[in-house]
Amino acid sequence: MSQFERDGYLVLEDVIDRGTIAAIHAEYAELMDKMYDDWHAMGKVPASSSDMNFFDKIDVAINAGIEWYQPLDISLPHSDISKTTPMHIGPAVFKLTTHTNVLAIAEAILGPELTSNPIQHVRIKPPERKVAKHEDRAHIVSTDWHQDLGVTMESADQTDMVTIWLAITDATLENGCLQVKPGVPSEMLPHCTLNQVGITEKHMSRDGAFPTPVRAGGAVVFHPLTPHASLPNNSDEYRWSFDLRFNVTGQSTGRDQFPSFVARSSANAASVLKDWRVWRSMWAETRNRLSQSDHIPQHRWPSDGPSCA
Ligand SMILES: O=C(O)CCC(=O)C(=O)O
Ligand SMILES: [Fe+2]
Repeated sequence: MSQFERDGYLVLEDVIDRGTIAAIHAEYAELMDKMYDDWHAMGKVPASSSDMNFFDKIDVAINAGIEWYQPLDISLPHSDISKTTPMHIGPAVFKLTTHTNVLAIAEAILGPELTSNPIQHVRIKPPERKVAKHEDRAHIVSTDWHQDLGVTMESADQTDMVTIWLAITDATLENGCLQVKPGVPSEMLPHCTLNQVGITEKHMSRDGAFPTPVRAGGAVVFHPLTPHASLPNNSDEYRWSFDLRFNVTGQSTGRDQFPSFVARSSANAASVLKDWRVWRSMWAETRNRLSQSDHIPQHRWPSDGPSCA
């Protein structure tokens, strides 16, 4: 049995090269510059100065009560999707998602027919002391204990899937690295939707859990049944990561209303998506369609009942 099959997770340093990380920084800096200029044009923030970096601009947005996160995310939100809901699907993110080392990890676990699963997020976590008290999104503050299968619909229960979490900044004990409870439980534990989807202590003891710090460019890889969470960001720095998922092509992604694409294939090389613009159009079409449809749930957990005890 491999270490991954036994423990349900792996921590890998040096997966992503510096160039790929630098391209992510540059793409997000450009995006934030535009966002900030728009906020300024609307009179919401003071003019920027040349010494303000990406994170300084988020600081200002937080203080001004501006929704800064969704325009940076690489997915649509859980609800209230409109024709203009912002999101970010760009070339540097596509390069990260299809990075040969990332796909090699996924291939080692799932085999060569890989679909990029649309359950994917950027997490940009400010020092928690800076964040509004009511903010509870797991993309911005600490993440509750959960299994990733718990954030899919039932259609993915038989899907072979893996999560590859990539550190863009160092993830440390102070700034909110992940924590893991090693092992692959034989089934899904009951989750409850409180502020986030999570497993209460009654349904999973935290004994045996430990943190998994990793340097920028490193990865934490999870089986969909391995429980994990994050620590809070108690540092003075931002903690930045992307979590990507892959599944065996042809199986349900567990969020089938969102677009997926073939990221690697030995059976049908022509099916592999190479152009990030096509990816962006798939998301734009999805947004259009969902803005006109009734709400489609993204997971299956109630906010009361036995799983919340
Ligand atoms: O980055 C985090 O805080 C949580 C990430 C996570 O739960 C995941 O990647 O599946
Ligand atoms: Fe997760």
